[in-house]
Amino acid sequence: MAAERTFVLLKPDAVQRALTGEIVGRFERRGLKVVAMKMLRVTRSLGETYYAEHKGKPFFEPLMSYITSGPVVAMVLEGDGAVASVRRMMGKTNSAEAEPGTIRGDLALTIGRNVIHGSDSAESAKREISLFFKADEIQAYARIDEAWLRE
Ligand code: DAT
Ligand code: MG
Repeated sequence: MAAERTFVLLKPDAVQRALTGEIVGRFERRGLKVVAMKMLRVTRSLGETYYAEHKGKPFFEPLMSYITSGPVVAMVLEGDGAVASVRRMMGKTNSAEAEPGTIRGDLALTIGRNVIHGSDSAESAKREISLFFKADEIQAYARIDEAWLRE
């Protein structure tokens, strides 16, 4: 399996509830490499582009006010099968149904405050990474434990 990149956003509730370290730590311990990370405020315009697929749905306006309500932490994670592994670590979209052991299953209760976003495919990852990061904001480096993360 080739190293793959995925995009992760820690939503305003994750930052406000001081869960940033807890969540980033889970990814780091899993073996995923943080190759870009920044704190920013999602504007209405960025929010609409980012969640364009949900425009017109009943939850779109609540989603816009949630995602723009405070600072978020955006990151790019790299590793073998990163997209699927991060999705499984996040758990189901509706936190109420997310399995214990997953980020949403351990740290959130509802669909409207589900603390995290992660890309659902390699194509979405590419699109989302380019929305939040310039190419020169993504770092290429080797982690010293890389030899122990793959056969
Ligand atoms: P995910 O974040 O698991 O990729 P998604 O892309 O379908 O889920 O939806 C994006 C966000 O929109 C999701 O994290 C929470 C919100 N959302 C999705 N479906 C919803 C619904 N039926 N009611 C309320 N909010 C919803
Ligand atoms: Mg999604």
